[in-house]
Amino acid sequence: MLSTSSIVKPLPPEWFVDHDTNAEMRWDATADLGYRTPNERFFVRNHTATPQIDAKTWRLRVFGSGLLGAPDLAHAIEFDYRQLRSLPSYELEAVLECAGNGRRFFAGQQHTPTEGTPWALGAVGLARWRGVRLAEVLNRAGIRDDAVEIMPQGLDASYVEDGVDHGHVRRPLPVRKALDDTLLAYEMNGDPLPPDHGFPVRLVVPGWVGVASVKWVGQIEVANHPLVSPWNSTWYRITGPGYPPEGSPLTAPAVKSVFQLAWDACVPAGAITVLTGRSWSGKAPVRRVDVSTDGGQSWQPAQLHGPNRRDGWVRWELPWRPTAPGPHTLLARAVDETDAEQPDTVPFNDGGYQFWAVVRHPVTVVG
Ligand SMILES: Nc1nc2c(c(=O)[nH]1)N[C@H]1C(S)=C(S)[C@@H](COP(=O)(O)O)O[C@H]1N2
Ligand SMILES: [Mo]
Repeated sequence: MLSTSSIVKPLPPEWFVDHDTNAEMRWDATADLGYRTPNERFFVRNHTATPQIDAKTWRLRVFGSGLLGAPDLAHAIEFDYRQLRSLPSYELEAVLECAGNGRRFFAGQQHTPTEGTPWALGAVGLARWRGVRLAEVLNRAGIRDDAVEIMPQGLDASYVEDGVDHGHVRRPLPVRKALDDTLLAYEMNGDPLPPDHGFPVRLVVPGWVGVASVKWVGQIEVANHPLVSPWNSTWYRITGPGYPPEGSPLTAPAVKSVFQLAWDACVPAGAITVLTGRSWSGKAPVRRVDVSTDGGQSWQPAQLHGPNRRDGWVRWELPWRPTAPGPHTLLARAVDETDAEQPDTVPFNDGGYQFWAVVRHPVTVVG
């Protein structure tokens, strides 16, 4: 088991890479998995630690200037767990991806390291989520027509960095998105949310970076004016040379691809190896995936199979029969239905977010 104690579930090293309070899913251990990511395999991104919350005493408090009567937190509209469970339920499948997924390649591939968790490509998963539409709850709480933003806040400990207490994890979300397809989820892949993934209730914001999907939600502010938190003003926005000084808060993850293969894997010469992988985009289904087995000199279309929907990912494969022993570089490049295509390099940004360039995956062909 890994050493981190901020996560409750077991983290066998054959399934996870330890990143302090976070755990990355190992893509090379996923060959036997179906379309969805099982709960016990799902990556965990914790700013502090998984809290233990009793569903019996848990309450969701909805308040703010964007509600009829503008109640403050002390006069919030409250929902308990049983009430939420008795409201009409709704199910959706969605990829959840950390905005920093791929960050290690800013260093490894572009020689411009950044601070932050050095994820390879395993800070992503796909689950079926069930819960109540946030719209249902906001309507019951009396949301006004002039509400513009909501801010969900987690019940995990305050986030302290270099002696500065930034308060609880919270991030504004436009009312437009909150009323569209945002879910207050209490189930993940048919089971109650596991503690690490937000028990008893979390937000799921399909097509947005993972930080929008606040776990262990305890309160939601609804405001008739824009809201600010460090999670949209300092972090999770794109800043750096070549970007406007004010930056822009991250919303949809860009198109990416991954091989379900170990880094530096050994592949036999003269035999067929079926290369498998997945591609996804926060904006649209994936149109095509091309694979190169010779460092990018030539490309072949991979065969896509199974579901391929917006907010999901698509599985693909390509049989490969290498002949020459020695080091090889595999590349997979996806293009989505909006014509967004993975580039060879991405411009640097300070936070190391959104590494969506084609990743160069080294393997060794053995004779
Ligand atoms: N309350 C709370 N919500 C949170 C976080 C957190 O640390 N605390 N991390 C966010 C980030 S950065 C990501 S990527 C996702 C990760 O969700 P998971 O741990 O279920 O995979 O949760 C988001 N919601
Ligand atoms: Mo994240």
